[in-house]
Amino acid sequence: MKRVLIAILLLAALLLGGACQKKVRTLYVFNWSDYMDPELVQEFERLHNCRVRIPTYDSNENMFAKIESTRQSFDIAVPSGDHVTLLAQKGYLEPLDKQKLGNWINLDAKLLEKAARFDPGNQYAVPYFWGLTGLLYNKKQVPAEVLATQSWSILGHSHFSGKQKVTMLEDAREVVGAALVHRGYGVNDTSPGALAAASEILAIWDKNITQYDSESYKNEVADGTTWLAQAYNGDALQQMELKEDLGFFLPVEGTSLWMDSMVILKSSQNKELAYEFLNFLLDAENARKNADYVMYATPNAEAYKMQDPAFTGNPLIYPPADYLDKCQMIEFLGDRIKPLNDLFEQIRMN
Ligand code: SPD
Repeated sequence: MKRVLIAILLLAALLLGGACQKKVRTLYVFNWSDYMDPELVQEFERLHNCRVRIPTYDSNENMFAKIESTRQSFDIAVPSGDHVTLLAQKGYLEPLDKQKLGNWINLDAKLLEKAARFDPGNQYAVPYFWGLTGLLYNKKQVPAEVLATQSWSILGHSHFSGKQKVTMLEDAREVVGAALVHRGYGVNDTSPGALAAASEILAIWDKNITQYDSESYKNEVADGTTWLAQAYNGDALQQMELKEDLGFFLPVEGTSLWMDSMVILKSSQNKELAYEFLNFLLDAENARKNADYVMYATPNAEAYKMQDPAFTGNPLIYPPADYLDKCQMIEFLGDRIKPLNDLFEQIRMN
């Protein structure tokens, strides 16, 4: 009898213990690399007693392919504007419940209007950062006379001939976009004339290009393996903080503009936690801290007000209006993307 009683008590203790033991939730944030202050992530984990995992990608195309093909379910992703439209059209995104985003109010109304061009009604996307694409170089390897024009044309400069020291991004919109802008077209122009002009110039640049890559150039320009690389501005500035031999410019002709946003995926298993995370990042002080860390431009108006002039006055992060007038936001092209992608593949595979 006594043994039976002990067994019952043990069983009850086990069952009660199991019920009280709450499973630690894990939030999966599928993000670009070097695109979030890790201290903020730790702070969120501490506040919400959860884990945040951040698998990374280096292009919108890779992010999209992974979301389409993988069974792994991410809670949040960070697509650029054109890919927000694509993901929304495919039905992969959760419409935002703004009631759960008290800090939405911190976002800049003018930038929300711009975001509405790729996300009508600001239904799905929480603007995260915006940026521009330019050229990162190693001052020891690229003399001032080569840099003098501050133009995209230096990609084809004879200084680099036969050296295998130049890279461009693994990003069709950025590569073809740079050639389009250099030839006086807009980044979203896919007319046969515009693409023919881009093709002509890309064939010249390609003679100097050793690889189309969006990740390894960051360290390689710093260590001198690469001398000149097409680069996203914040990534370039992060490297420049670490190494003084580096320089970066936004080409005189203009460049592409883009805005990356946080979206909640319909397949998310942790939607409530995902909302908490987005709201946490929208908090003015957290958004300021994040912007200082990644060195991209914040769409959070309250965070912008709190940023040091060392950031807000840096024309490589927040360029002046007359420069922005020469730039165009990368837009969703629908079926018009095909000839542009074909051109990029043809150049890349050459
Ligand atoms: N390391 C963060 C890179 C962010 C790049 N944004 C996407 C730009 C797409 N044209």
